[in-house]
Amino acid sequence: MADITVTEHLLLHQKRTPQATGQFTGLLYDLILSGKSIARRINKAGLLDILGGTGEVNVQGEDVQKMDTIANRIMIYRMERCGALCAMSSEEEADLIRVGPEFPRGDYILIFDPLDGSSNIDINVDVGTIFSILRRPAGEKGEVRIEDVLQPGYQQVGAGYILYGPSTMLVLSTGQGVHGFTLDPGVGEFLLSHPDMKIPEQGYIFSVNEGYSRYWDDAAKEAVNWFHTTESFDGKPYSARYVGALVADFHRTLLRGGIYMYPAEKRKPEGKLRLMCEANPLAFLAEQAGGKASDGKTRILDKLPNKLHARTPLFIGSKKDVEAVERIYAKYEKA
Ligand code: AHM
Ligand code: MG
Repeated sequence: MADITVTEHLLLHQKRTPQATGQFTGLLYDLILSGKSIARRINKAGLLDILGGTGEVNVQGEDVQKMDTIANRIMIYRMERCGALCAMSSEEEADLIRVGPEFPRGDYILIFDPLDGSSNIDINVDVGTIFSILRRPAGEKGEVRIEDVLQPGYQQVGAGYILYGPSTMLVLSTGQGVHGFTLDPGVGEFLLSHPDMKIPEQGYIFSVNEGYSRYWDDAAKEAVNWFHTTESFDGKPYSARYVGALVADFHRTLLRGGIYMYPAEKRKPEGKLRLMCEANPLAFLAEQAGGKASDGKTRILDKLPNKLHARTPLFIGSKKDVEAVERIYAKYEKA
C-alpha cells in the first residue's frame, strides 16, 4: 500500500464546496502538530524531570501532573494561533478560552482533554489527547457566549484522539467513518494505517473499575454482573481489561470490540468522565465506527451539556454490548 499521509487523506476526503475556506483542514493540521510536540515530550519524559505532580490541583479537584500542564500549554499556544478557532475549552482550565483579537479568528470551537489518563505517565503506560470540534452557531458574531459552546455531541463536525502508546496514533473522524494513522517518527508524518475502522458488533472484553462497585446503584451492579455471567459470542466468558486511561481503554474497544463502562456512583452521581471533552468525542467515533455510546438511558450524543465541565456516566463500545446495559437500565427505570 502506498503511504498516504493524514494531510493527503484529508484533502482527498474533505467535501469541497465553493464556500470552503480551508479553515477546517488548517485546524486539523495544527492539532496534529500539537500532538507531535506532545508525543516528543512524552517520549523523553523520563529524561526531562517532567514526571510527577506539580503539587497543584486542577479545576476538577485532581492532582495536576507536570506533563498535563505541558500538554495543556502546547495545545493552547498552538491552537490559539491556528486561525480557525474562536474559542477553546480544556479539561485543565475552568473557563472558556476565547481567542483574543491579537490572533486571526475562525468559526470553530475546540474542546479537549490535553492528556487523558495522565496518572499513567509516571509508569510509562499509554495516555492520549482527546479532542472535539464544534462549529460556532451560524450568524453569531462578536464575543463567543458560553451558550454557543454548550452544544450536544451530535453537532460535532470532527472528533478524535492522539494516543501516545508504543507507537503514536491519530484516530480521527470528520463524519465520514473513522480512520487511524500511525506516526512514522523517521519522517515525522502520520500515515494511514487503519482505514475505515469498525467496532465489532459484539466483543469479548469488558472494562470497568470494579474497585468502586460499592458506590454503584443496583442497575450498574447488574449491568457489570451481566458481563461476569453471560457468554460472549464465542461461547467463552468475557475477559476483563482496565488500563485506567479512557483513551487507551477506548482504543482497545474500537479495535477489539467490547465495552468500557464508567457508571455513576453514589459519591459521584453524574459519573466521573467529562461529557464535552471525553465522552462526546469518543461517542462520535464509536457511532461512526458502527458502535454505540450511552449513559445507560440516553444516547451520549443527544445530551445537552449544562456547563463546560459537565460529567456523565459512560457505556461505550460494541452495539450489542451497550444495548445489553441499556436493557438493564430500562428495567430499573420502569420499576
Ligand atoms: P483524567 O482525564 O484526569 O486522566 O481522568 C479521566 C480518567 C480516564 O482516563 C480513566 O478512564 C478514568 O479517569 C480512570 O478513573 P479511575 O481511576 O477512577 O478508574
Ligand atoms: Mg481525561
